[in-house]
Parts: sequence; C-alpha cells; structure tokens
Amino acid sequence: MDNIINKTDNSLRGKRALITGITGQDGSYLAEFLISQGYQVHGIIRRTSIFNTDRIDHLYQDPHQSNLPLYLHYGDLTDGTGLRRILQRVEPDEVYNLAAQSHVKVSFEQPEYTADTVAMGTLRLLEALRDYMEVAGKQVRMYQAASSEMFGASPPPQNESTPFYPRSPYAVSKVAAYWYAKNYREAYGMFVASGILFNHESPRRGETFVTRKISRAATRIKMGLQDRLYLGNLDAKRDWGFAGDYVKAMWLMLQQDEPEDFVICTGESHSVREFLEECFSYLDLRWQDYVSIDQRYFRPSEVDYLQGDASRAREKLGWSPQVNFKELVKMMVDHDFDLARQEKILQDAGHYKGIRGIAYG
Ligand code: NAP
Ligand code: G4F
Repeated sequence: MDNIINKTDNSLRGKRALITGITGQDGSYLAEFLISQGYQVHGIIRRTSIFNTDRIDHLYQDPHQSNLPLYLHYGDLTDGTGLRRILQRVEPDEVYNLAAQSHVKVSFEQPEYTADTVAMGTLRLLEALRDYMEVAGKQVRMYQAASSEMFGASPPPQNESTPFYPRSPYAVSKVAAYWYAKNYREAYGMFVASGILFNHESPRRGETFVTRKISRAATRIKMGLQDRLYLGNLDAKRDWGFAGDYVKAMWLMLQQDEPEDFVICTGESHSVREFLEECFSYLDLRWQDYVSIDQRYFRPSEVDYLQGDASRAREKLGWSPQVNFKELVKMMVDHDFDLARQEKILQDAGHYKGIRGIAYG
C-alpha cells in the first residue's frame, strides 16, 4: 500500500519532504514542523502487528478529506526496492533519513541488524536517491541523522573537527553512514548534510532511554504505582537538549547554499545522577530512596562524557537551543505525571494492565 491516508495530490502544496523514521521521536516533531512550514510531508512506516503511529496520530486526518499534508508509505530501510518505489512516487524535494535501530545497548545484542538499518540502510537510501535524481533530472537534498555517539571516547568539548572514536555497534554504524553520506557528496555532488546531534529528549522520547525511563518511574513512584527504579551507570554525562529545538536545525541544514555537517547541542553536560536529582526533587522525592543499580543496564563499553560545541551551527545556521536542562526535565515530568494520574485512575477502576517493557532498557 503506498499511502495509508489518501492518494497523493502533488499539485496542492509547496515543497515535498520524505521522512524515514517518521513514527519516532524526531520524526514526529519534524513532521509537525515541516507541515507548519507549508510542506507536504511523506513518511515511511514499518508494517507492525500493532499500531506504531502513536506519535503522529494527532497529525493524521480523515482519509476522505482532501488536501492532506501528511502521507504515509509502508517501507523499510532494509528493503532497497521499496525505497526506490517510494522516491518515484513521492518525488521529494528533501529527504530526512531518521530511521534507525537507535538504542545503543540493544546494538550490542543486535549488531548485525543495527548495521543493516543504520549503515546499510543509509547506503541503500543514498543509492536509491542517486538513481532517482538522475532519472528525474532534479537535485534532492538529504539530511542524514548522525550522532554524538560517533565521538564516543574522544574527550569533550566535541565539535565538527573532533575525531570519531565509536564505542558501540550503533556508533560504528553511524560512523559508516556518516562517511557514506560524505562520500556521496564528494563523489556525485549530492546535497547531503549530516547533523551530528547530541542527545535530545522530550515527552515523546522512547521509554527505554534513560531520561524517559527516569521521568516515567519518578512520576509513577509519586503516584504509588511503582516502588523501585533499576538503572545502570549513573556517572555517564550527556549534553541533553529538547528534540523540538533540534528538528529545526535539521531543516536549516537543508536550506543552506552548500551541504555541510553540523554539531547540534546545548553545550551543557549533566550526569545521569544529576538528571535523577532534578527529576525526583521536582516531585519532592529523594531518588536515593528508590533507585537500585542493576548490572544488566551497563554497556560492554561506555561513552563517559559528551559535551558539544555548536559554534558552527550558531554562526552559520543562526540556530541555538531554546529549552534548557531544568525546563526539559520539568516538561518531561509534567507530562509523565499526567500519564501516571491516568494510570492511577485506571488502576483504581480495576482496568489497569501494568506498565509495558520498562525493564528492557
Ligand atoms: P527513535 O525514536 O528510536 O525512532 C527511530 C525511527 O526509526 C522509528 O520511526 C522506527 O520505526 C524507525 N525504524 C527503525 N528501524 C527501521 C527500519 N529498518 N526501517 C525503517 N524505519 C525504521 O529515534 P529518534 O530519537 O527519533 O532519533 C532519530 C534519528 O536520530 C535516529 O537515526 C537516531 O539514531 C538519531 N539520533 C538520535 C539522537 C537522540 O538523542 N534522540 C541523537 C543523535 C542521533 P518504529 O516506530 O516502527 O520502531
Ligand atoms: O539514554 P541512553 O540510552 O542514550 P545514549 O546511549 O546516550 O544514546 C542516545 O543518544 C545518542 C546521541 O548521543 C543517540 F545517537 C542514540 O540513538 C540515543 O538516542 O543512555 C544515556 C546514558 C548512557 O551512558 C547509559 O549507560 O545513560 C546510561 N544509563 C544508566 N542507566 C542508562 C541506564 N541508559 C539506559 N537506556 N537505561 C538505563 O537503565
């Protein structure tokens, strides 16, 4: 099925963007942002046995309505033929490659699959795009979701000149994807820009990433729905920003005269312990009373300290983050406290099924 909303009417709107990974955290914010800019947005979604469109359902409209800004296409980064077909159908002006097996710890358990989606998937998309551009005779701009994980063991502050020292199968695959993107830019003159984004979070963050795991647990503990929170390395430091700010930088990168790579970050770093402290104290709780360490959440090799320097993005893109650390924590805790309240109501009414899968990440 090419489009689960409606037939594409390319005459109706301005620029067309294709987003891989539209059902993820960043994909949902980017889709919102591009729609607000007047884009016709197309997203690639995977076929799953239960719905995976929670994060974009609010953008989804009645299929019988015309002039829809959002179109969804079944596809997968492991399926090059499908990607080619989608490109031909959508005829995009911009492609945002956000799809990935994006969990670092999981990448140690599924290294081949991670390489297949993150590294090979990017290569498949670049190849499909190269051929499409030749046949269509048009330039299509592509954004590649690179990651601060690529810096790994390189000491902070990290910027565009910092050497890569990846510490996980995920990070190695992102480095490969980064170099594929750069090579296609140099070899074929393609407009491909990689955004080296540091960790960015939101109320839509996957629940097995540490920030959301903490905000969900703290609020559930406050509501009496959970007793303990099990975590791994509390000493790791991350440069955490707000995803809604970061998707604007992705778009800005594709509006430049020349394709270039940019580090996107806040320039401020905090440990997992500090995130815990901020979250729990906002709820008038002492995290030390509820947190236990579980070895299963440690990685075979860790990234200890990420703190970026986004000077280039500030100067050339005019981009700077709008949400600071405290505001980010507050936003996530406020959101998850509402969820916990809803869970409590269900539990009191005897309809509560229990929390899903938090133990996995
Ligand atoms: P996310 O929430 O995990 O979303 C990943 C998206 O990729 C989902 O839509 C997922 O689909 C899709 N996907 C996974 N495997 C796929 C495949 N084989 N084919 C097609 N789609 C597939 O990730 P995110 O936080 O939004 O991050 C977006 C991108 O930025 C990722 O490439 C990530 O590695 C990178 N990045 C993220 C951060 C960060 O801090 N968030 C920082 C730097 C870089 P389902 O919904 O069906 O699972
Ligand atoms: O939240 P995390 O799982 O994110 P991580 O590994 O930094 O990766 C995220 O950011 C990258 C950008 O730098 C992205 F490329 C990537 O796709 C992803 O979005 O872990 C953050 C830190 C790690 O040091 C981890 O060891 O938190 C530590 N941690 C401690 N306890 C934990 C836990 N992480 C998780 N997920 N679960 C824990 O229980």
